[in-house]
Amino acid sequence: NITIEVNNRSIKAKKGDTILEALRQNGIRVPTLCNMAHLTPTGACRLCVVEVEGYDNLLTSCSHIVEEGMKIKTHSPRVVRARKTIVELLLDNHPDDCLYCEKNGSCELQDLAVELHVRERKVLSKSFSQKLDLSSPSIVRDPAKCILCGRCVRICDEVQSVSTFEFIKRGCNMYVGTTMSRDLNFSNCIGCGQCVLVCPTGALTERQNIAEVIDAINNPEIVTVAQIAPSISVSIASEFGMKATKDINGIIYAALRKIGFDYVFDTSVAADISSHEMAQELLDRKENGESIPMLSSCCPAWVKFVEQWYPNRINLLSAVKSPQQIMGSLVRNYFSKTVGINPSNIFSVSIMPCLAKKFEAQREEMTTRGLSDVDSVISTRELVRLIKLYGIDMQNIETQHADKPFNIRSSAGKLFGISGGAAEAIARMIYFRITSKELVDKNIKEERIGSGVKAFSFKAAGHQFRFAIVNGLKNIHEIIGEVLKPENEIDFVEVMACPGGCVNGGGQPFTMDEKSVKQRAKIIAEIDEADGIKCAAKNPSVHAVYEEFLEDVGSEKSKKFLYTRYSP
Ligand code: HC0
Ligand code: SF4
Repeated sequence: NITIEVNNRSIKAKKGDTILEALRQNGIRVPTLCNMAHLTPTGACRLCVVEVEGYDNLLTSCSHIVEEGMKIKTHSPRVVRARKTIVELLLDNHPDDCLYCEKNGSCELQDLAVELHVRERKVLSKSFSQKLDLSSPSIVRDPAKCILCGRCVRICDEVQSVSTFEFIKRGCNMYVGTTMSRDLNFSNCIGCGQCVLVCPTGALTERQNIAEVIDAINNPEIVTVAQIAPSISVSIASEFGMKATKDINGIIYAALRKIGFDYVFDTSVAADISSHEMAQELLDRKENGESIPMLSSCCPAWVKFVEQWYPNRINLLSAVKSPQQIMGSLVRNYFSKTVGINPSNIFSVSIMPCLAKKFEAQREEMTTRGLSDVDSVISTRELVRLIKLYGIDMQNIETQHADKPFNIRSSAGKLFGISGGAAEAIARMIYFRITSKELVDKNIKEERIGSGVKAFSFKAAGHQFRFAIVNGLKNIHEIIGEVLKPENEIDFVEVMACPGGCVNGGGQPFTMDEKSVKQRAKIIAEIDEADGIKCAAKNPSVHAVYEEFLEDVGSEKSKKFLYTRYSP
């Protein structure tokens, strides 16, 4: 540790940290529009400047390392004036339709204008002719609102290794564009939405599907059904003034019914069904010695990534549909019969932390008998908006349960919401099938493969299984060689595109604080810890679905309704 002086106060800082990190560690906030945790700083926005004794120029705190005895001023008149000038210049080049902007209320540029008391426009130096890109089912891009912070360029390149965006031209002509100037839907974008999460303004937002959902709710001829993804209930309590650590599953069911949904289901139950089917698929592949390792296919951004970068490995993807699609298909083809509704009169809404799920639901592979499994996908943020729109008081509402037959889940189904959760759920399922016992921690050996990929192995009646877990797509390029090497004997690879898994999906409430993402994951782990049904094999709801409809795991019916085929 070293000692530095900040605003005439002596504080401790870690050697090697940037000034910005040291300030944050000590609870001192300076603004930034370009900085992102874990990525190398660029100093592009210059808002984090501070005054350091001995230096003539202001220093960008994100890119300078602390030194013993440094004397720093974070809010001197000179610093504040510099920041205000930057924000004024940004606003001179920015449309001022804030009232109608999707990001109104959560825009970092707007917040800075308030903080620095920018109260008039100096000059309007640009006409905003760039065209709005509405081509993608997941993301809306409004280049006029781009402030060149570069966060999208970097997250897409350095974390996802997709590189959809790049800086084009130089100097005052510079702008962020897509490779070959393609509209997003025709670019290499996989729809993960990580760029939307980090965009400080309204330049990147999600494609909204709320309007069609409200139309369906208002239509008396239509039966509306909602499913909620495993990670939703642990992500939104703070949006309604409750403790961020609260799991509000039961409150969400009650709210959805108040809004007017006729039936509400838990996607985690479909995750349990997918555990049954994927476990069987893996055992079959292993027995036949074909298409090993099996690659998970529940993350649609990852599936698209495989299609684009590893087309000759598509055969390795699990053919079992994602839980979202399984639930959609079962609602349409099984549940509809049990309640005597014409399947085409059902409007099936899925509430997901993910923007790629909007794309997945529209895929041709995701239809059964000419009907889409899922009609509309809304994000966690859209759910929050919907609940507020209907004026529901989330703090004063009785919790409710999901509807039968998709009401009881195992905690393994809930685990799907975090990176490694699906692998764990399938491992528990396989172990139970082979040994009729539950897989407990002491039977699991944690491992690392090659360049540090998380993996684990377990033995069941003499058979060895080894699973690898990857999140953040950059990592998959680095380890795919290792994972595919036969001598590493990997049977299954779980890949989630978003760092940390669905808890950090592109549709989740905005936060630049990685602690909140960790907290969401922690709540899911605690739910699992406390739950009585920890394995999908013990889920009575799932048993009933097999007895009444699917007949058996891997049956003809399962194949017809729950499986698909991706092709290059
Ligand atoms: Fe996920 Fe899913 S776990 S992808 O992250 O598998 O979106 O939460 O709903 O489908 O179950 C997202 C979350 C899901 C699906 C499930 C899987
Ligand atoms: Fe890149 Fe994902 Fe954004 Fe597409 S959605 S541009 S892949 S970060």
